[in-house]
Amino acid sequence: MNKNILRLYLIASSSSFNNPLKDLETAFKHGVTCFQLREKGENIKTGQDLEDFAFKVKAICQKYGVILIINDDVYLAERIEADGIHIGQSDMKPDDLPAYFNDKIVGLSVGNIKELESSNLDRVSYIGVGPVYATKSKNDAGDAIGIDVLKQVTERTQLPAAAIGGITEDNYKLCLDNGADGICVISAITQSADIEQSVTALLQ
Ligand code: TZP
Ligand code: MG
Repeated sequence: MNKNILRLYLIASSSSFNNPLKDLETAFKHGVTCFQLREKGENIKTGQDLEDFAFKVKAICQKYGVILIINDDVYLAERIEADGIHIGQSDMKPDDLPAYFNDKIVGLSVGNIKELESSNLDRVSYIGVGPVYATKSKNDAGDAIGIDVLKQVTERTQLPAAAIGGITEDNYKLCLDNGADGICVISAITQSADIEQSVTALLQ
């Protein structure tokens, strides 16, 4: 895959914003390159509601050329014909994905060198490395791995890599300087009082 897709990768659920479709459109319009629908946490949608929401998100992604990835939910990704799927270390293994994903983007979370080296990466398109810094957005994210581990992991693979976890306007450049092809954020955009300003700052 083209690593530029990872430059500014936003993750959100349908309840991450007060006005999700409008706020996502603002973020996409100002330069988000990739979006992951990760329907986890409080007030989540399920079933037909989630599918309807995902189709609406897909339409906005298409309008702005934003790549759409679904977290974990193989069924939803296939239903809405998303561009890809992101899986964690404790989810389905990349090799067990249905054939639909053969020509799709497959992302895998990696937290350290051991996880990188013990994963079958044959079907993996990119890795998400983290949490680089402490995060409040994922309860079970584990301790921050730090910039040195980001560097060590990315040095050991040719796969495109997105840094994730606690990334802000103040520290994103350090990630890009230490092996990350892009940055993946939740709160830096979903908790922003000015989405346009935050997106623009993360793209400087
Ligand atoms: N995986 C590792 S850290 C994280 C996920 C989904 C949360 C990142 O959120 P934030 O708000 O950008 O720290
Ligand atoms: Mg998962």
